Amino acid sequence: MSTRKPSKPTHARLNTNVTLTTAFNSTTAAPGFIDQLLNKIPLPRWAIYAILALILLVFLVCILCICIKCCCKGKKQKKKKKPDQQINLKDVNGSTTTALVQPDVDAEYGSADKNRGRILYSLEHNAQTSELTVGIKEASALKAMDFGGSSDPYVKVYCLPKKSKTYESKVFRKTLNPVFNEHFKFQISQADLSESTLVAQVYDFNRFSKHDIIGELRLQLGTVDWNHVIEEWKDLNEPSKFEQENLGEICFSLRYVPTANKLTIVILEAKNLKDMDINGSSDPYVKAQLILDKKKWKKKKTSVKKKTLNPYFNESFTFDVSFEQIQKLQLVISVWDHDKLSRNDAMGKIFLGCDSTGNQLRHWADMLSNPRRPVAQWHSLLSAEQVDSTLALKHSIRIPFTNKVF
Ligand SMILES: [Ca+2]
Ligand SMILES: [Ca+2]
Repeated sequence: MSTRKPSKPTHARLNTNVTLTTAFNSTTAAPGFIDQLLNKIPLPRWAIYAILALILLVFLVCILCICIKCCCKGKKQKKKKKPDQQINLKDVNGSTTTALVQPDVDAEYGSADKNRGRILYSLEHNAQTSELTVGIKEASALKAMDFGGSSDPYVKVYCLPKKSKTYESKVFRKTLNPVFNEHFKFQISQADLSESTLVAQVYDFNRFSKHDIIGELRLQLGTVDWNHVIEEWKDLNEPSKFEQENLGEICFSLRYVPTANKLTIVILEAKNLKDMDINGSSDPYVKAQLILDKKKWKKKKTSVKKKTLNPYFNESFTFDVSFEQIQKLQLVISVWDHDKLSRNDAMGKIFLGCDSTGNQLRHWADMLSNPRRPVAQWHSLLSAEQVDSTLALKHSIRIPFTNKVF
């Protein structure tokens, strides 16, 4: 306290506020240097202290702000990391492990990635007893569907188009390499084998949510060489978007006469149609529609057959179609259930044309290569949604200008 005295007189004279400076002097014990420095500042002591306190406060607030910002940034980066990982994983799909793919399960669902894993199956057909034995042996490197990089796999097995029986294997908890060793038996005659498809779908069991499909195997049994023992590994594919349930079959004949530009369709019969009404039956009729340049062009309908799942129509439609048109035409055959009181329901659909596939393409090609001759064939009906999405029809919106004659 005595140290302040030598410098005080000059400063006191400058500031005149002697009482205040002495009040500060009595409470602070600053060393001589700081005291001299403070005395040189042409401000009262209380003001200097107030400024210092303010600076300190601002400094502390700044530090606090920086700390908070750092913490938030850390969290944000953690959140951001996921999408980054997803993008990277997609780029290097082939080399990532199933565990790494786990975070973006939803984003990849339905995509054509090849990391769904593999399945070891066996096949055996006994022609005498018409018994098909499907062995589901094991699966490996399955895609992880759960948090924690694992899955709870089980397999569903059935045969199309009948789908009379669907088997399920046991569920294996928390593994990507389950050993099932289960066998499932189906009754399929030798003749029906060529038209049948075996489907084995691997699912991830979840106790509290929908089971996710990991991948599936689809085998056209008509292409299998039954003279050998069949036991092999196959990659699981992405699940087909639309399940080919048994929607029944339809038989019709096609005839094209190029010289007359006439396409004749005879709707013959349908069988094993789906029951759409409460009485366990349906009231089917068939629509034949021509699509040209992705637009609905012409259509004809058969009569309605009441209360039957196996209707017989034998009704014929003839359309004028030029040779140029027939090459880019699509013929859509659909079966509908007539309802008196509500909207008619689509029971099944197929389309034929140069851009169709399988059985339908074969029928269309047979018609074109046999002009003037009617070619009849049976077809398995597909879901209307499936066919519609394949056709991706343009809606024929009428814009006023299109009617104008230029
Ligand atoms: Ca699971
Ligand atoms: Ca009906």
